Amino acid sequence: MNPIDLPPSPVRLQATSAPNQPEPTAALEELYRGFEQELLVPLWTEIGGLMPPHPRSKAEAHLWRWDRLKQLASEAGHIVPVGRGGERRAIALANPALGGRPYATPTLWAAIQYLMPGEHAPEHRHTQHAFRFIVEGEGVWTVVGGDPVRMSRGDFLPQAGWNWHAHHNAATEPMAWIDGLDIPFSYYTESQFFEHGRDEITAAEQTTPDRSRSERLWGHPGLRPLSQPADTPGTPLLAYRWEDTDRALSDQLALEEEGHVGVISPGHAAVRFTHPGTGRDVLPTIRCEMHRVRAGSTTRSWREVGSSVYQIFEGTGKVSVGSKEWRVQRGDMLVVPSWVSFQARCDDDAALDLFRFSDAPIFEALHQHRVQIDAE
Ligand code: GTQ
Ligand code: FE2
Repeated sequence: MNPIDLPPSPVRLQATSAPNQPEPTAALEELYRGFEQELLVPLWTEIGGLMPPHPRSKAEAHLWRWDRLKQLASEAGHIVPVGRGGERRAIALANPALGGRPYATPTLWAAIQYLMPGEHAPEHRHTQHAFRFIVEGEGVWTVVGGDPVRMSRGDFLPQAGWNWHAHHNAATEPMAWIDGLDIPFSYYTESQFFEHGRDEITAAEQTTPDRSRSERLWGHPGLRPLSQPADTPGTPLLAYRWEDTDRALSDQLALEEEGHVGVISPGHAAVRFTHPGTGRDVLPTIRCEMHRVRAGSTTRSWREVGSSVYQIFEGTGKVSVGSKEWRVQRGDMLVVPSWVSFQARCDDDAALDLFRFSDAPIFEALHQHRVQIDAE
């Protein structure tokens, strides 16, 4: 059974003497048997679970250690071929409270993907929106719509749904990276399409340019090419490079030190990856951000509607999610369920950098998004 789906059980109603429930009489029992026969469920037995005062996530806060993820991915690299059928050597984080399904949160897929030297992952496309983020290594190019895009440490590569894409490792070392997709959301809402592409990409597509065509067209700050439509649903810029993200964050913290406005709370700088034509989120369903916490600083504690996944990019520190707290280091990944508080502290002498993705655009589009900063 798929535990995130509704169990295939018939209606079972129990007359009980619980508070706020009708008197358990023979007449009530008979009424409930009638409901069962006609597949009817009254609101009064369900209200607490269906309409709680605030989100109560089924997902749990959980941490996955990068050394274990990488080790197991490397073992898979030696044992499991990559090709048609399985499509990708991607291994998903399974939230411990979502019944063994490959879902990091109720809406988000998060996986480590691994390619051996010279390997190709075949071309396909799907309506699920996706991105890649690289915590270490280089050597793989992802080919999106025929445009080869380099992947190196700190780079963020969004890829909106229905774009053809393949990956190839042009280096002599294996490479690992993380993928984020809205697979659980698409699955649950029964809205997904998938197609295979060509088995082999062309020699031109297997080249390894430093800059992709998309970066040459769209990667100039504040400058939009007039040959292109501006309001595509996902970003046309296929790579956001680490040197730009890093400079944006260090400039914010420097501005703070110089006494100017620059940060969202003392010692906590953050940027959101945005669509260069619209300024909105890079993907319709997934928000992506990079956060930097200065040495010795602590973020505010806050909670919001929707779930997030974080990966520690650099540094060490402490992260608390609800009642759980972990010491974290490079590559570790963790889940923050809906309406559970999050706080990070950098107790090292260098900054703590955190990559974050969430499903916030879904809730913003539906006017269901709320953020609450906890009292200090
Ligand atoms: O690289 O195309 O982790 O299609 C899951 C589904 C990666 C990919 C995943 C995918 C991909
Ligand atoms: Fe894919």
